[in-house]
Amino acid sequence: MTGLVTVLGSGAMSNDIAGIADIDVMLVIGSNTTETHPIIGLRMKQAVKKHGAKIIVADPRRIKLADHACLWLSQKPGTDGALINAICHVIIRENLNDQEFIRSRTENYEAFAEAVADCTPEWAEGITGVPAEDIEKAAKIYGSAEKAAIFYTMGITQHTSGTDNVKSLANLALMTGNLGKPSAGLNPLRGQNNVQGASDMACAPTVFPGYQRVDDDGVRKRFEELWGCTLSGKPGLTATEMSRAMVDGSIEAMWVMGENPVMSDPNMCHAREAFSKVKFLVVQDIFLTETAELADVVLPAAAYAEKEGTFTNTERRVQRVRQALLPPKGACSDLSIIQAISDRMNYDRKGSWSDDFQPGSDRMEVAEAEEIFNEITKAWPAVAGINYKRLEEGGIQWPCPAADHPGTPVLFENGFPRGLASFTPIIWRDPEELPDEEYPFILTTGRVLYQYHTGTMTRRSQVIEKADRGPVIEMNPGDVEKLQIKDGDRVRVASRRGTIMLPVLATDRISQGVTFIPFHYKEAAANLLTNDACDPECKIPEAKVCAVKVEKASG
Ligand SMILES: Nc1nc2c(c(=O)[nH]1)N[C@H]1C(S)=C(S)[C@@H](COP(=O)(O)OP(=O)(O)OC[C@H]3O[C@@H](n4cnc5c(=O)[nH]c(N)nc54)[C@H](O)[C@@H]3O)O[C@H]1N2
Ligand SMILES: Nc1nc2c(c(=O)[nH]1)N[C@H]1C(S)=C(S)[C@@H](COP(=O)(O)OP(=O)(O)OC[C@H]3O[C@@H](n4cnc5c(=O)[nH]c(N)nc54)[C@H](O)[C@@H]3O)O[C@H]1N2
Ligand SMILES: [Mo]
Repeated sequence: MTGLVTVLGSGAMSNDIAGIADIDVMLVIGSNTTETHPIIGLRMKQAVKKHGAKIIVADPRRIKLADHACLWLSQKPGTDGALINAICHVIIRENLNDQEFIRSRTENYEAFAEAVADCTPEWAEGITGVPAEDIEKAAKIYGSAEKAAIFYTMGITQHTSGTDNVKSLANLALMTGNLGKPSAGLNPLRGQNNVQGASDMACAPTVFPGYQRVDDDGVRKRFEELWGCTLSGKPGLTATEMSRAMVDGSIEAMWVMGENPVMSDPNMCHAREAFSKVKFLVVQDIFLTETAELADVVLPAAAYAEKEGTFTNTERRVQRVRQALLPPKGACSDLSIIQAISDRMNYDRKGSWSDDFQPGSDRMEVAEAEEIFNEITKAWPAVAGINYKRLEEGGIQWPCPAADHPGTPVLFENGFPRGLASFTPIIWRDPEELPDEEYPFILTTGRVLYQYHTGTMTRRSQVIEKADRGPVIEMNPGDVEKLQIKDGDRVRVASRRGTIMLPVLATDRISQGVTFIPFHYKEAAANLLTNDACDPECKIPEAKVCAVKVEKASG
């Protein structure tokens, strides 16, 4: 989608957190907000309490937020495309679309309307398992609201159809005129504290900072001038492509910074093979992770409270982070590690690699975080108006193009990046691996409140370990009974890729045929089971759907 997905699909909330207070209707789809974004979850609950905001939750599990919702849609994992298309279908049928917005601010509406013409609620019920009348209800509630917002997270994106799912949600927001105004929008809640900042700064293989494409000659020329060096115009590999390239030997050396892919990549056996096979592995982390155990060199890094810099949060707010503690002996900030390595590689400030390195010569110095921030403002016009002095007074939301600009809580109020926003007709398709006789259950994976990802940081805390119930597989009591086991029994869960053992948690918050395992626990690592099939466009792996069998563990 022109412009819109470049900004939104790459993941940035179109709207702000403060605006949640005045939303009329929220569609929360594939986001376990109270456990994974508790502060935002709290704001949502307050909006319900204070002015009767309505929440529609669409999640295969009855997450806690559903207890505050007016409607819970329990779709089968991997069927969101069909569900959203059917909601769009009903909105058109009931004339709840915003014709003025469609006419003045969008294009390609006709093709989209044609694509959803046959997507009736009855058709979608057959695919999603959600009763047709609930789909109608959801469409009418969302479609009649003056200010309706969509919140989505990994339940939408971690699929082989992840990009299509996001585009379907963009269609829904556009057809109802819910973009470019306060308390509405399309809001992917970002994951880590600074994943927004990391993507803004080009932690993706196709772009320079500020989502500027490496294969655009004009863009590349500007960066070559700024940095005084020659740059490649060839997009690099994504994380999943890198794993494959390590296995087939086309990547010989790898440097991992602040990630534990041996535990967090779907299909762990394959990931472990990749990181064991690569000829030279460097891991830079604050702890000795499962990935670091395979490394040739481990570089100990300082943690967030031990260094200076900025974090950009999920609502695009750039905020200062200040050093509060000294790093432990031997650990250095990531920045100084990178600079120390550059020094030893004889990198000089003009950006060339010299063979006759002289200590103390004109080489890259330990630049202060502020100096780097100032360079960012030259590279990316959307933050040109931000500086450390302004950040002393509080965070600023990009775009902030000039020193006297207040920042932008709501995107697209005055237009879309390329003029008109384009609808995208989406044809729903199945996930890559579906249940069958041998592997009869769908497994979906995700998080719990108490743990963080691969547990490197949270599992070192005794307090957290005590509060958390540890690894479990959530199953519907009906399925548990059929397996002739009971709540708390240990089971063996197997997929085509691996096997783990863990206790079962019987809960009617999950439908029959569907199971859920959090991926935090190395003693029962969900990623031994998951499928590494990827979305063809953005290459995100399908962590949210694979097929498994469950049996009582003997002994
Ligand atoms: N406590 C805690 N908080 C975290 C994190 C953490 O590890 N721990 N990690 C952070 C990070 S990096 C991220 S990315 C976010 C992720 O935040 P979320 O995406 O909210 O977390 P998940 O548990 O991965 O998945 C969300 C929901 O998707 C549902 N789901 C599963 N399959 C489907 C499907 O096919 N369709 C739909 N619509 N829903 C489905 C699951 O039932 C689950 O409730 O959380 C962030 N916050
Ligand atoms: N099955 C399944 N798999 C998933 C997901 C899922 O829902 N299901 N979700 C996916 C998602 S959305 C995400 S974001 C990933 C997360 O996957 P990872 O990012 O691999 O998981 P973390 O455990 O957060 O690893 C981060 C590492 O950074 C280190 N670290 C922390 N601070 C610093 C620092 O300042 N400097 C350095 N150098 N290191 C630091 C920590 O010690 C930790 O080892 O998992 C993905 N994998
Ligand atoms: Mo994430």
